Amino acid sequence: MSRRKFLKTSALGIGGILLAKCASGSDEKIELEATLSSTPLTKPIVISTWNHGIDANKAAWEILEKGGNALDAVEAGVMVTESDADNRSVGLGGLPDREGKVTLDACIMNHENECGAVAFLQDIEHPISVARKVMEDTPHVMLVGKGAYDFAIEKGFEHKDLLTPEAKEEWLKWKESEDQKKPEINSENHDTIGMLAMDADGNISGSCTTSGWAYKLHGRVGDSPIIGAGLFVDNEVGGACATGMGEAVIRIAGSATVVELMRQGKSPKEACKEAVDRIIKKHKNVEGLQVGFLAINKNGEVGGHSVYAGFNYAQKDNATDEMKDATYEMEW
Ligand code: SD4
Repeated sequence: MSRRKFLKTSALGIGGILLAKCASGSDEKIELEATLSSTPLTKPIVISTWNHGIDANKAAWEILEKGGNALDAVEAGVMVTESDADNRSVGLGGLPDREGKVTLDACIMNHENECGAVAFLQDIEHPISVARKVMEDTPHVMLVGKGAYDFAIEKGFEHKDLLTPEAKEEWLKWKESEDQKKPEINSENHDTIGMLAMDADGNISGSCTTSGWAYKLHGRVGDSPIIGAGLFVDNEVGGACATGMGEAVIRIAGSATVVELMRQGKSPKEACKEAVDRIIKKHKNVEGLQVGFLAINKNGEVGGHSVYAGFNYAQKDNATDEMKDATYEMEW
């Protein structure tokens, strides 16, 4: 049997494996497209991390259901969370660093592997939109700190103090407490939003935005603005995003790893699990080290997996609008 024929006949049953085999050649790409059109696709679809994903997905869905593109959807979606003053981990109302400064990390990536990011950005409500401007209006991928802020102001974004009275009060309490000697990361202070969407054309984009690890050292940047760590999209394969302790995610190039595992034929859930297993293997002590990955493939299949129980994600498509619990390795 020729390789071409083999790919065709095996396509219906093992689409994932086919993805792996097809990633390299143009001849094979034709076969991949044939496979995708013969397997049931869920599109458009949007998924995002944690409970705040429900509202964020709603905004993304408004764009997707009208035939809008995934990039616009993932930007509009996470902007809802960035403006939510009750959310302590993203944008306005996010918990500050040890010095009381709210510093933001975000990135965005489209179906053409174009991407933009900002890190250690202060006083701008929508870092995701600044990241998009970096992608679209500059030859760069990432701007940080004052440079990112100046760029944002130049592009018309407004200066805004993001430290709400409630977040300030929590920070002041923390400063007085014993906890400040051990700024351990935990599930409460970790709920970055990562979002992945596939539009009606089957194109995938992703976004990720956070105020990062509460009470972090001033200047600390996590995985969320790092393409390949907090987010990665390869439109031939799928997309992935991460939440949890960014340092651990960066160490294994987490989201890129998940996408590469899907390319090799793993389902989204299997790929997320293998990345989590790798994190566990690479750390001598994973006590309290929460990381969750969320992924989607080109068929619109979705999966998530985390180190500890508790990670969940919101999914919206034509048939679904609900929270789903990710699978996990350990109980707390
Ligand atoms: C970080 N990964 O800054 C982010 C935080 C996070 O859910 O994901 N919180 O390390």
